[in-house]
Amino acid sequence: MTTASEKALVSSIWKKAADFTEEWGEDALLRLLTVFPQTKTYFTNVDITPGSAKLRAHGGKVMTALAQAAADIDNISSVLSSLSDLHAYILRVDPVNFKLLAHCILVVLANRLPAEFTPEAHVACDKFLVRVAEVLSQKYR
Ligand code: ZNH
Repeated sequence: MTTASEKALVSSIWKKAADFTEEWGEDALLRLLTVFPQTKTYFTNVDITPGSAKLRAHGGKVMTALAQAAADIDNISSVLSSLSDLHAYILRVDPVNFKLLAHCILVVLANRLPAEFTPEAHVACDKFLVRVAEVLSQKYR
């Protein structure tokens, strides 16, 4: 369960992230592809070399979707409904990968917002990303 104070922490952190979606998104994706190289297989359509415009744009899209979900945290499943279809029916990303990306996103947030990313904010953001992963993988069967 996410408490009201956890929702406030998630909201405050993602309001900040919303100003840096491409930069932080690229950082998270580069970490994902470096630390968990098996994830590269999904990105046949995206030039994943560091500094690529497409990688940056893709990072921006992922972080923007998360910022939108955080801004409407009680309605995550409707906010992410079309992305849920995309990941389940078209991309067929194995749901284990959501955990790997979530880990990388938490590292980026900790790195970029060292003062705000307290242990309490860490828990709140972790729960938020678990919820997002549930929504994105709920249509798999
Ligand atoms: Zn994903 C896409 C989000 C996870 C893979 N994605 C995408 C997009 C978005 C997203 C927004 C775009 C869409 C359009 O364009 O319309 N994701 C997301 C999120 C998450 C995710 C929010 C969580 C958190 N993904 C993921 C993972 C993976 C992926 C984990 C693997 C590993 N995606 C993907 C791909 C794509 C996407 C491959 C497509 C790209 C291109 O461009 O092609």
